[in-house]
Amino acid sequence: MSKVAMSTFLIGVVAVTALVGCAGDTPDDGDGVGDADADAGRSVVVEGLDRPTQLADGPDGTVVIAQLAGDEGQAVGQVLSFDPRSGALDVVLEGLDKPTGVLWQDGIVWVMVRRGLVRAPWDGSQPAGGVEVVLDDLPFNGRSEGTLTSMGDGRFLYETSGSITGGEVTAGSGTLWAFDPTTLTSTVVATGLKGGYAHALLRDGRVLVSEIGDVAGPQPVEELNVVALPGPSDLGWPECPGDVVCEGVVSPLATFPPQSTPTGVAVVGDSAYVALFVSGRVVAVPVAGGEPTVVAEGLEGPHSLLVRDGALWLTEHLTGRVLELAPGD
Ligand SMILES: [Ca+2]
Repeated sequence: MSKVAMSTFLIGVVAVTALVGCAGDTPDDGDGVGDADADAGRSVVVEGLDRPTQLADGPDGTVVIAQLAGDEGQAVGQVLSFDPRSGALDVVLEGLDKPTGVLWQDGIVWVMVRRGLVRAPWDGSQPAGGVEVVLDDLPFNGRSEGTLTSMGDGRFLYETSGSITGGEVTAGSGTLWAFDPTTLTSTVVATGLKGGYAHALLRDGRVLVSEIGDVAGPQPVEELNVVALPGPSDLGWPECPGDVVCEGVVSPLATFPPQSTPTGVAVVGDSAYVALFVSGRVVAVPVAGGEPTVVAEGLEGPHSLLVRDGALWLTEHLTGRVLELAPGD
C-alpha cells in the first residue's frame, strides 16, 4: 500500500491523495536527512520510524512514540522509547491495533488503539509488562480514535470520534472525555465533535481541542476550539459544524480550510501550534484570538506536537521522522 493510501486511515478524507502528493520539498525518505530541513529551520531528532502518530514525554527524559509499524488493519502497531542522550530507540509494546495516542504517567504507558484504551506497566526498562484492555468497543468513526493528553492532575483526555446511526449521533460518539485512572471512569468534557483528535491545556486550565470535519457532504472549515472544565460544552457537530454560529454552541477560536486535518496541538507561550496533516503545515494561532500564521510547510503528514524545552517536536507520519521546529525563529 502506498504511503498516500496509508495516510487516509486518520480521517478517511478522499482529497488527501492529491494534497499530500503535492507536499513538497522535503526528502523522500530517511536518507540525506537534514539538508532541506535545515534550510527551513528544522532539525531531525529521530528517523527510521514507520508511520509514527503521537509522541509524549516518557520516564527519565525519554520520549515515547506510537507508530503503526505496518499497514492499517494489520494490528502490528508499536510504542517505542527514544532517549535523546544516547539516541537509543527501543520497542516498549507491540502488536497494537492502530495506535493513534500514547501517554506515560506514574509507571504506566497508556495507548489509544483503534477503538479502545489499553495500558501496561512500564518503568523505562525494556520491554513493558503485559497489555491490559481498559476500555473496549468504544464508539468511533469506523477508522480510529485520536490522541491522549495529560490534564496535569492525574487524569487525561481522549476522544470518541463521531458517527451517525439511524440519522442520529451514535450514543457516546463525537465526545471529548476526561479519564480518571484511579477510578477507571470517564467524564464528558465536550460533545458535538466529528473528530476531536488533538488536545492541549492552556495555562489557565482551559482545554484546546481540534475538530476534523466530516468526510461526506459539504465540507465545513475545520477548527481549533477552547472549552472550559469541567464541561460539558457543545461544539456543534453535526447540526452546527465549522464556523456556523448557533446558540449554546462554542464558536471556534480559529478555523482552517476544509480537510486541513488538525491532528496535533501544543501550546508555547501565548500561541497554540497546530499540525495540519493534509495541508503539510504547522500553524500558530494566538491564544487570545487572531488569524493562524504558517510556521512550517512542505511537511509530509505532520501529525503530533510535543513541547520539549521550549521547542516543538513533531512526528512526520509519512517520512517516519521526529522533527524539531523552533517557533519564532
Ligand atoms: Ca464546532
